[in-house]
Amino acid sequence: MAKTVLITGATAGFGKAFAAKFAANGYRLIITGRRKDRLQAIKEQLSAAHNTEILTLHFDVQDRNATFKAIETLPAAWQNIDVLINNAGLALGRDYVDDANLDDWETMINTNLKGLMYVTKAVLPLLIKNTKGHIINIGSTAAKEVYEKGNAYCATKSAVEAISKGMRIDLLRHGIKVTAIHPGAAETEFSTVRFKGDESQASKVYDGFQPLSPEDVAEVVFYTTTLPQHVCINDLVLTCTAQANSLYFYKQG
Ligand code: NDP
Ligand code: 8X3
Repeated sequence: MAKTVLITGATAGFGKAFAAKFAANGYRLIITGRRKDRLQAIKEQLSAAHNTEILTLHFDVQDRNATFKAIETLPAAWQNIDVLINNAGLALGRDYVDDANLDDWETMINTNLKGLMYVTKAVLPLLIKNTKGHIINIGSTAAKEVYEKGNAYCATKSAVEAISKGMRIDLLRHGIKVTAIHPGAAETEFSTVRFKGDESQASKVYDGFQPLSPEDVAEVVFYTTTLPQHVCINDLVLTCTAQANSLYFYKQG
């Protein structure tokens, strides 16, 4: 029987590329996000291209009740989940800590940390029932080194690293793998969201070097799911060749 992956934040960027990669490899998909029209378009495109079953769920991961309701009311045929990819997330603003906007901080914490925890808690009974499964949490190089004006975003990603460690320990007894993947700079809608629609500020982030593409990240994420049941990649950092870590880039021009 085909395996099933549930991907949060599948309407854009990494999540959309994960959906395409897993569909191309025979997975059934549960794709989630807030933008229903995009989920529907991705469903139509991928089911036509790969002849695979796709279920869409639209909810805001910040909304605890909506998150639990969406997962708890999954049709029986969709309750056998093999892989959960906690990918939904965002940065908002890039400001000194004394200038930063409190609402931006709350949205980042509520989405990147609390949202990830709500989705995991809601899906866990389904994984535990099967005494196997794989949770993949998308962190960031921002979890590894804090950069200037990265304050709250870096804190949320450090928290993703910490909660991944905690999940790995606590879920040992259920045979569930937990992998944290930490990508470096990748060109998606991330910077447009971070700079609140200012495309020129967003595109400057990627000037002078070739960043990761969402497909590069999808390749690595998918790889972690191909290993035997007794092998788990715990923590993995990937960057483009022009990036050493959160702080050091080689930019030309
Ligand atoms: P995009 O902005 O392209 O995609 C973000 C996705 O998250 C969208 O599908 C969006 O869907 C979803 N999302 C955001 N907020 C919510 C919410 N409250 N509820 C449900 N879904 C939500 O960014 P990326 O693909 O780049 O980012 C994906 C993840 O990767 C994030 O966690 C980000 O922090 C991380 N990351 C990104 C890097 C980069 O350089 N791009 C590098 C390292 C990590 P919708 O708006 O439809 O709800
Ligand atoms: C996204 C990459 O460098 O903007 O997590 O923090 S960065």
